[in-house]
Amino acid sequence: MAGNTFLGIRGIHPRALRLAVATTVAVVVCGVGATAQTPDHCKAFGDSITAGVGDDPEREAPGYPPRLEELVPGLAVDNRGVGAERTPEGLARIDGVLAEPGDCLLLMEGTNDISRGISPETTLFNLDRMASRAAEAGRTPYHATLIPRLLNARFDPNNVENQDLVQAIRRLAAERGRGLVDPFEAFSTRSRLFREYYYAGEEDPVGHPNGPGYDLLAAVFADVLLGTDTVPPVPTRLEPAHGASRVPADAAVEVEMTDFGSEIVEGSAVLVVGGAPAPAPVVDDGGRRLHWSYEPPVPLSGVVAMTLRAWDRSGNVYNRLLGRFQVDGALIPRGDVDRDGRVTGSDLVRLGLAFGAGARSRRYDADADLDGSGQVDGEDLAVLAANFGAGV
Ligand SMILES: [Ca+2]
Ligand SMILES: [Ca+2]
Repeated sequence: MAGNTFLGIRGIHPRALRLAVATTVAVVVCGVGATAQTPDHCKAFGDSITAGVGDDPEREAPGYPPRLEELVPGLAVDNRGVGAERTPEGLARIDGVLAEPGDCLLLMEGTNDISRGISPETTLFNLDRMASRAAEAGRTPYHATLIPRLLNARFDPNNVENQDLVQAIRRLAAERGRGLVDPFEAFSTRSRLFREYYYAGEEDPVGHPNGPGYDLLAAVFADVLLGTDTVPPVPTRLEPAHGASRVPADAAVEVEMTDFGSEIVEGSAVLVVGGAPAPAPVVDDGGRRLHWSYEPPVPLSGVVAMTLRAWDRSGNVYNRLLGRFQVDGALIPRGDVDRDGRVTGSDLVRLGLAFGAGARSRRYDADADLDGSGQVDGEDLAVLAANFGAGV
């Protein structure tokens, strides 16, 4: 199946994103959960991606907050982003921000937690506490997912941990009935993502938007605050997780899709696991959530792809790879850069895009550095060529 999702082609270089098949999903946001009316005065709380690092230097006020003010008539947005902040520091800082006037909190933090090895449970706990304190202070809290991390990020360059955290943030918002803003979905479905929407500096440990990136980020927030649903149903649970390995052949599959803006169209959803269609899902939460939980009738083997198609009543379609995992005993052939279980032309494209790049370069792709030398070069190409056509 063709999928241009960031997830589907994890680790791929921007130019290859352009080569990937056209997107099915239009743009932007996840809609509103329980919020009824547009706020007047928000605090934008988070790290350097809220502060506006990487933005067009010509801009007087960087980041998404000033743009959001322009997009939502009558809204004031104060930038309370602090560079490099992790959620433990955020939790310590939140009360001071909540002591200021305002009626809403926009909360986007956690990518630095991934970089520093803070557990997702701790991150979730901290985000939940911050949002709870906002609610206790009479503010409407909105959770936001994180944007994709750069492919040469020192930690989690394949966005495996990031996707798990993104799903957990979505679940948290759904469970608490809070609004969800979903930059991860909006960003990861853009073609030429890193090239067009990210700051191009070499010393960027996680990945920051550039001017167009902050425009997009602001639009994602604006759609939610204005109650416009431009986001398809998104994964809120995926087991086995994307990127998992040594998964038992008789593992149960659990998939949950949630729409934060409108109902999911009944019967639109088709989940395929390892080439076999799954049974119909359980529908709950007023048609906004689909849930599959079953044991595949035949044992799983090799690299298993999970793909999903579903759309909501606003016409937003999800139709792509949900994730891929390796069943215990699967021998991934050397040269399988994208880890789909086969060595094909797409692996060659990935390697070609990173060819010549050393580990510090923005073009470096750890998965294409097949011999782990810290440089993608002829040695790696030789490995790939020797295994071309191999599959599990
Ligand atoms: Ca939707
Ligand atoms: Ca491959």
